[in-house]
Amino acid sequence: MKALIIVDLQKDFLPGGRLPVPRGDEIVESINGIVDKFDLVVATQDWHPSNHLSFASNHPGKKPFDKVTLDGIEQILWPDHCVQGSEGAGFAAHFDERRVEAIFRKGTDPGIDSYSGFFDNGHKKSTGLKDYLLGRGVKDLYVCGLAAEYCVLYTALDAIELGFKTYYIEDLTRPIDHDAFEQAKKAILQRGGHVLTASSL
Ligand code: VGL
Ligand code: ZN
Repeated sequence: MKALIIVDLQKDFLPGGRLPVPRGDEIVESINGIVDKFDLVVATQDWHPSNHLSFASNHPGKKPFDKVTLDGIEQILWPDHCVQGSEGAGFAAHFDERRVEAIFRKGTDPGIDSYSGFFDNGHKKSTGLKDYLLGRGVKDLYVCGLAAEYCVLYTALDAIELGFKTYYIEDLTRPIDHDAFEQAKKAILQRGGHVLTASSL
């Protein structure tokens, strides 16, 4: 059983959004083009309350990309993004959602961020994604979406740790920072995951 997880393909992460990933718009049509190669397609959605502590606006005197410590975990402060129910939290306009069977929302607890689709950054609370995938008999998991070195990376790393055979589709993601993208791919390979391009699917 082969599943695709499409991570955070949301307006706020596209050029023109609140936390734009450069060239993030380029992957939308290509993702639409591969969904039929999978037995199951799921998506994650970053879904923050407006008082979320990953927002610089909720830390007086701080600005986006400053760092703070939240509950003992280093946190990069972001511009407000993917606020629950806002336009920017919606999926990319041209994203074809028809094959998406389930959507897992994350980052809903105001006190902790959640890059991975499986757990918050403290690994305290599960989104239910793991049990859903196991319940559907998934063994092979392919990961794509935005952003390459944050939510796609952490989703892939958790998938590896949970025992899924994990594939990071490197041309169906885009990074915020290019060097961090290279490090992300190394981290996935080091932990036993795989990095491939859509052409080899
Ligand atoms: C993401 C930063 C903050 C992501 C989400 O989807 O990669 N990055 N929230
Ligand atoms: Zn976020």
